[in-house]
Amino acid sequence: MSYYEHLIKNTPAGLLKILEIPEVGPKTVKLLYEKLKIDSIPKLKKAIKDKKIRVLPGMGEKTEENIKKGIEFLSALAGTGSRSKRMLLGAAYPLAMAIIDALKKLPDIERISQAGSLRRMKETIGDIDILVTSTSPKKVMKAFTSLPMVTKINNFGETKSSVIMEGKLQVDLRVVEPDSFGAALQYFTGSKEHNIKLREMASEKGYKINEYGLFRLKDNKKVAGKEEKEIYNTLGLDYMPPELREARGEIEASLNKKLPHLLEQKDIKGDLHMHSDWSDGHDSIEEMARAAMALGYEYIGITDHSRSLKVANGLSISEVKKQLEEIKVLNRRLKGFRILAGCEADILGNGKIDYPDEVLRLYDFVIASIHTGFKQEKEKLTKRIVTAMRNPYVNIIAHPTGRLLAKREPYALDFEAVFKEAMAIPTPEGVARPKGMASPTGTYLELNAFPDRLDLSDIYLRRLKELGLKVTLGTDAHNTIHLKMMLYGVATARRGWLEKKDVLNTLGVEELIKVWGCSSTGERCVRNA
Ligand code: DGT
Ligand code: CA
Ligand code: CA
Ligand code: ZN
Repeated sequence: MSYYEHLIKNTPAGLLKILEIPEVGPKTVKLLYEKLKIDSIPKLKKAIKDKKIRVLPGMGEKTEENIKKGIEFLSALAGTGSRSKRMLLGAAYPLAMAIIDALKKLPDIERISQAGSLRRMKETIGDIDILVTSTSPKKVMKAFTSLPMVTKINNFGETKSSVIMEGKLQVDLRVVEPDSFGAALQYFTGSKEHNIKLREMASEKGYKINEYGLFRLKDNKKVAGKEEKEIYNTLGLDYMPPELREARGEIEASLNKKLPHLLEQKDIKGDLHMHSDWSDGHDSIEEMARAAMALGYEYIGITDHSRSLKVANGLSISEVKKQLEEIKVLNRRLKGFRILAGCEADILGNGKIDYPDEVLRLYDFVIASIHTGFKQEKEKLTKRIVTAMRNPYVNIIAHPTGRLLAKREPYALDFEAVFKEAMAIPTPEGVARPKGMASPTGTYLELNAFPDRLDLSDIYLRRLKELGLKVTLGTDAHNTIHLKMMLYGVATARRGWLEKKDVLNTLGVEELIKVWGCSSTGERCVRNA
């Protein structure tokens, strides 16, 4: 786009570097540039040293300190290479699917699959690994290395080629023998830790395992290799989905026939977190609803931002009432589909919600989340979240750790305390506490499927499940296309060993309403139908 090129040419490159610092947004960059001519990180560092930032309008000592920490965070990331080298799943996955689709069209390809961390659906991807079987490997490699996305060829070989796509991401393609496809897929899917455990187990049972197959030690006879499943089964294990292969107990579970029956995309009946053009979304409520219907959902929850989030065009109280009216009208029009009226309200510094109860009670459900004051101390932040959970109108805490992958660390939160609190709050008299509910006032923790967040992460999800708590899944879509990102949420849930029963929005809308009707407000969800 020539306009883009023009802007890039006329913007000092250092400004974009400064923008990468967590804590520094475009407004601050502008301020620094205009007031102090700061156009590079070294200049910014010097200004911090000379205490020049704190005196700028709207800044202060604390902001200065936070920017300093941000620079340190950024350089620490650069040191490990994680910022420059690892890519978000949400960026790598579509690219890999495009490559696979393109290669599948070749007549010379027999079988093809992604492997590595991408097949395990890890939240960030180091490089993309793809395996194929083919009768003419050379042709396949030619086609692969001349794909339009390829910007550099690192290596061209008949069994392995390696390229850089779109200037940043490495993609490795391996051609393997049909008789070894399963073994290679198992080996290159990893994780390395999973493979090490599997190899140990194989050797205890008198086998050797490598990328060519599973071999009996006593006579070196190949006993499996064509299919992954054969390899696991021969070792006395059930097949295990790639998302589980992280050496977190999956081999033991498989041995004891205790593998979870993992959540699937089709189990999700509705998406509970999205924005429309009433706040900072791009599309209308109706467009969001129709897109969700096309995806096979029964319902959605519209959760636009609340009034204090000015940057996201949060709704004033009078706008809330108009929006609820629009949802009512749409619900009458859309047959066999339900729009739940919700909001994503801000948790203020003291744990209070930024709409009064009279407004909150108008909604079918309320998501509460933290968008400011990330720097509070652990104790204060924990109390803030717990206070919000105890609000009888709050049903969901969105993106509970607040992390932005490769950009912002999770805020300091005592998660065990939040979980324990969620379980320990005594049930108010007369209110039945549904099994697995996070609190008697109906508060669940969210798994936000937006690829920059994937929050809660797999480890926390696993802990939640262990405690018998359920989560809700939402994409945080800001347009209709974003709704498809549910796939990353489902994958993360699977990495956290979650099953259908562990996710609230696998329920149909009537059952869901029943659960939420149990909250102390009783009458919700009927009003906006
Ligand atoms: P990444 O690319 O950093 O996101 O992570 P992976 O898991 O895709 O790792 P990668 O691309 O280095 O290698 C792909 C798979 O190949 C890995 O998951 C397991 C297997 N693998 C690679 N190196 C070794 C190794 O030294 N030992 C074993 N057992 N397996 C390995
Ligand atoms: Ca990889
Ligand atoms: Ca690789
Ligand atoms: Zn949101």
